[in-house]
Amino acid sequence: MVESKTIATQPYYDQKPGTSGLRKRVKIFQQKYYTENFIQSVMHAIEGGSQGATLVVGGDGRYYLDQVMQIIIQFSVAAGIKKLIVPQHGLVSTPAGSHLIRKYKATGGILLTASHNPGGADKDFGIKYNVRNGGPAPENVTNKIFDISKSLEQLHYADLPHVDYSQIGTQTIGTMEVQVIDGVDDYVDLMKEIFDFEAIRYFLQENKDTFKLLFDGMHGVTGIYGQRLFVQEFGLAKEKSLMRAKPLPDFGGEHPDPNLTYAHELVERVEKEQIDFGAASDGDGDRNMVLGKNAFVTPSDSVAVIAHYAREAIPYFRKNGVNGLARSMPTSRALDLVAQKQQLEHFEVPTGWKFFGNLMDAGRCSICGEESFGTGSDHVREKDGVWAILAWLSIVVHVNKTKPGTSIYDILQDHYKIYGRNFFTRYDYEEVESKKATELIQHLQDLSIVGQTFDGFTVSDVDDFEYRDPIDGSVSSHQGIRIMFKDGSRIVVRLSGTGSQGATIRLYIEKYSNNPSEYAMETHKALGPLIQVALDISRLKSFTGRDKPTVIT
Ligand code: VG1
Ligand code: CO
Repeated sequence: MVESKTIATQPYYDQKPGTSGLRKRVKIFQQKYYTENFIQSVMHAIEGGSQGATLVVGGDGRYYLDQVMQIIIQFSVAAGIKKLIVPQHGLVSTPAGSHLIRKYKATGGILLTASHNPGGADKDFGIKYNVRNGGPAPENVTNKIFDISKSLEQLHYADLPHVDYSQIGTQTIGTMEVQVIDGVDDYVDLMKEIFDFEAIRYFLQENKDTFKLLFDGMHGVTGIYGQRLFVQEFGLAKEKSLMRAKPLPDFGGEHPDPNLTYAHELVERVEKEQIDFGAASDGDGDRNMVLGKNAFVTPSDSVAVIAHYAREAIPYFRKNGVNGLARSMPTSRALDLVAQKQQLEHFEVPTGWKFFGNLMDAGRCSICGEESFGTGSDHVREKDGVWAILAWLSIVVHVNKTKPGTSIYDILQDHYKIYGRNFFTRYDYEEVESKKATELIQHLQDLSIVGQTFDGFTVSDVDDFEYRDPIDGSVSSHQGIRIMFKDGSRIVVRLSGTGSQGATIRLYIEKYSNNPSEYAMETHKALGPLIQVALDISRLKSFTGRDKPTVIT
């Protein structure tokens, strides 16, 4: 018989989940009852109640995972949860977790990750709650968690010895079952339903000596999937085709963030070793980066190219069709052009994957993406780094059937020839003093510059993006300032909802060109004048004192 205890606690007032869960420094989570309070609030907020519920629980392997796993187990027993499904060692990528929730018809899931934020004793931890459809909890649920947390007075938990989840099998704790499963099997089965594994394997084997592939797990969770897919399924040599594939609690001391800045080791190897297909994923496996010889696929282009080829190159879409496309607001409009050409419905939603879920559940969106290295489809309700990498690999395999030797560079150039090119960049200013960041946004909200011309760019409209969900009618306002120009160019400024220290300002710049002589141009050259206009209009330097961004993508 397992007994539950009830003890008194005091609320914290800062447990509002951001763009994607509650992300804070580990030190914050280690405060007395801080994590316990949040988990208790999640238990109270479970739709339909916690009694008899089934939850999927796991994370990206970062520092503090086991301590929080134990708390979840103790609180779940007391909350009357019927079953916890735990991937072996607690390791699961965010998209694979989304799949498990859907496949096992769980009530929801708790994913322990701060995504691409660094891990370690003085770095970040995160707790994210996902709902029945496998997607991140929508705002009404995260608001409920936050409200409960602000008036929480009691904690209910079972005092248990340490629970081990390193072996596959089922354990019973009081009235609750803990089922430890192989964390990779289900996900790989799903990928096999979506992609033509035979064709990929055949291509990689046929071109063994000429086509080089390198996957960078960044010491995040995707190493376990990379090993299974690239080595076991596709038969590539481990030493040559995988790097940083072992999940580590501190990600080897680096940012597990797949972009040109933080994945520089991969970028350098692709260049030096003339690798045809380089790919990386973030800590929790929902982001991706794809690059090749002389070619870096921007995430905004990535989703557009995938949408262009989906029905030809990917069996899942051949079978199910493509119902609609969607992108987050700051993402470039390359995807809209594909939607127009294919006569598909398309949507512009606020930043954060949770906004795609309703559209997907309603069968109105099949493929979607964010400029922040997030690409995915309705096979799960999270963005999916490994899926995106397999989608690109499928496209390479597909075009090489009719045009052998077609590279990633060629695929991009061919795309621009059809649609034109949307040049895009993002500047991040991290750890800015919150007050200064708010003042900057205030300044932008108050701008009245419509009709004015800056270095040849005439402002056609300025607004603060607001989204009305076409399915449930919910409204999300103040999602970012958009400055639109007559020639279709855009500047967007918003504050990050995932940072754990101070404020992060994101500045997004986009310019469209349908002049073929510009298609091979270097991005920052093409955008140079508009970037200057953005800095001038926003007065970013005078508000923040920053000369340069922390990260440029
Ligand atoms: C960032 C990205 C956003 C993404 C979010 C979560 O949010 O801009 O596109 O959905 O991270 O991604 P923000 O609010 O900091 O701009 V992940 O891989 O960190 O779950
Ligand atoms: Co992530």
